[in-house]
Order: sequence, then structure tokens, then C-alpha cells
Amino acid sequence: MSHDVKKYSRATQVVHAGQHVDPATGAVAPPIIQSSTFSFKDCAQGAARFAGTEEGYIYSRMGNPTVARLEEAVSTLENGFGGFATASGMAALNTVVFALMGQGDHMVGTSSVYGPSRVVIERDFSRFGVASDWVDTSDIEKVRAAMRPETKIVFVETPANPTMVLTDIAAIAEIAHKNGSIVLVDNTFASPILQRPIELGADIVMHSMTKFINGHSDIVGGMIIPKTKELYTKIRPAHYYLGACMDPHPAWLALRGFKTLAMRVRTAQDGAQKVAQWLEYNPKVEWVRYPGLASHPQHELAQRQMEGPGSLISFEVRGGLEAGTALLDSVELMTLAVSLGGVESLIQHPPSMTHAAMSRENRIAAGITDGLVRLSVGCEDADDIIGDLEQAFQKV
Ligand code: LCS
Repeated sequence: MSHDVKKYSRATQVVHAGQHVDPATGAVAPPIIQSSTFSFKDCAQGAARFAGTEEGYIYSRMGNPTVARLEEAVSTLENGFGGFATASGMAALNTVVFALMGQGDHMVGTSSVYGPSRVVIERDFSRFGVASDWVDTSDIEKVRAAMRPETKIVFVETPANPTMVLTDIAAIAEIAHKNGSIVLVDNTFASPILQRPIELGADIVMHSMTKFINGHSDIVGGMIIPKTKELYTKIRPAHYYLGACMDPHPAWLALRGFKTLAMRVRTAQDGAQKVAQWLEYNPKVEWVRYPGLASHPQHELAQRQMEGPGSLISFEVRGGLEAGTALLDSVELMTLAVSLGGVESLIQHPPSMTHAAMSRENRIAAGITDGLVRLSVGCEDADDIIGDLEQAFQKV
């Protein structure tokens, strides 16, 4: 039995959503049901489960009790209709496209998304007849102009990786829905603590759970949360057949990490605000992009659409690529690594790392300049992070 947890605040929901005392043992922490298959009491039951006329588990690629708790937890926070946990964030995106798009269909996407999310559509799904256009979705007129009658999905990442450009989800939903298109929002950077796209008009939310939802840089995973039963039903067979399922063990870790999502997001955000302000006053910094700064071009949208600016910052060191490299090579407390949203601060260079698969031309057009540095502020004391930046900047 599930709790009616939606009446509580978000911080309470993350602790209790998908969590119920195990009826068999009374265990407070969820059991890891590490089984690939589930027995039927007789043939009639097996047939009924396959036919969908009886609830119950069959085979873990099609559903698993531990994974189901995580799906319930994240879907509750996002206000969706169920969820599909996937082996990675990329598997979540690929499953949605595999489920809903085909020959002759068209996608409009945010030009600055996580590099591989764009490359897989442009380079790989195009081989199956899926066309796409990638525009600055913060400019509504550009989205309007890119729409075609065959546009099936408008894919928005906000805040965008790594430019921190924001897109007005409600405005996009209005344009998309008039055209009969579905809005897919990658909510990885914000997490449901700071932004709930379905409440703003999105039809499907996806996450790389590798990031904030798990929060401890120790698993890879993804999640798809549809808004409606109709979309849930369309995605379900694709999730089985693509085999993009998540295993129970990493799901259990993500469920454990999820309980502290609210406190981690808020702690990291408090630190990021201080770090961003410090960077803004640093004469060695060319520019800083953080939604919590008044200098962010969409500071007002951040305040309207999000419950906080989050903990990712992008900036450019004066002196461009060479100076940026010197900074990255000099950090001590922070770790030079890709990924984000963990308790530890991570710093990286998107043009040569996370977005290296994009052409330089597409990167520059998307605002990913050669010297851009991305910082994922973790839960360390902000003064220690600033101290680390201070000593690293001395070497620039
Ligand atoms: N969506 C966003 C916004 C991401 O940042 C990533 C990964 C993905 C989807 C894909 O998720 P994955 O398959 O890795 O779980 N972003 C990464 C990054 O910025 N650094 O390393 C991975």
C-alpha cells in the first residue's frame, strides 16, 4: 500500500514517496528483490499477467518491485502517471524517441543540451528517418519558426547543459500543443525539488538519475515520467523491448539517495550562490552564467519557473581555453571529472569533454565557447570551494 504523500511538502515527500514498510518482514528500509523472474502459481495466472488482466511481476526487464518503488518515488515528486526507470539517462531519452517517433517525424530541440542527447538524434535516429532542428529554445519565436506539421516532440533541457540557458516551459507547451506536439523536458539540472515541468505543461519528464536524484556519484541511471496514462501505455512496450531497464541494485541505491534530495539540493544551491557571486567579482573571470545572479539574462524566468537556481555554474576564465585549462589542472579540493549533481564538487571543460561529440560549429552556435568551464557545486562548505578556486586562480 502506498502512502498518500502528496499532501506533504517536497522535503517530506522525498523521504516517504515509494517507501513503505515491507509487509513480509516489517523492514523499514526497502528490500532488494534481486530476482530476474517471478513464479506463477499456475498457468492461468501466468497467462493473466501477460495479458495484463492481473497485476503482478513476471520478469525484471518488465518490472521489478525494488525498481517500482523508485519509479513511484520520482513520479510522485514530478506529479506524473507512473514512471520507467532506465539503465541511464541516455536510455531514458532513447526509449522515449523509440516509443513515440518514426520515419518522417520531426523533433525541435534545445541547441545546448547534453552533447550526446543531441548527437544520438542527429546522427543515429536520423538513419531511421527522424529529422531534427536544434534552436535556442529560450527564444520562443525561434521555436515557433522551427515547428513543422510533422513535429512530434519538442525536447527542452532547462537549465541547459552547460550554458545554463533557461527555457520557458509553459510558453513552449502552448506552441507545441497547438501543433499537436508533445513536450519532453530533461529536468536533470533542476530536479523536482526546484522545477516540476508537468505542472508547467510538459507531457513527459526525463532525468539522468546519475546526477541529483542518486546524488552520490556511484550509479548510472535514468527515469521517464509521463503525465498521462495514455503516454504511459505508449512508452511501456518500448521500455520492455528496448531492454533499457534498470537493475534492482542500482535502483535501491538511487532510492536511498533520493531520500536526501531536498537537503542536498538546498545545501549545494546555497554554496553555488556564494561561489557564483565570488566568481562574478573575480577580475580573472570573463563572464559567469548562474540563474541566481541578477546578471543572468533570464534571472526573472528563473524566479518564476524554478524554486531556486540550483548548483551548476558556467563561466569563462579571462585568457580563454589556455587560462581555463590552467585553472582546471590546479584544483585540489574539487575533482576534475564529468558528471554533476553529486555531494562532491566537480569541474570540467565541456568543449573537450561532455560536448566533444558535437561539431565545433554547432557548439559555438549553441553558446558553448571554447573557454567555457562548468562547475557542479557539491555539499562541501562554500568557503572551502572558494578557497580552492582562489588557490587555483593564482596559478592562472
Ligand atoms: N541529460 C542531461 C542533462 C545530462 O547532463 C546527462 C549526462 C544525460 C542526460 C545523460 O545521462 P546518463 O546517460 O549519463 O545518465 N550528463 C553528463 C555530464 O554533463 N557529464 O557527464 C555526463
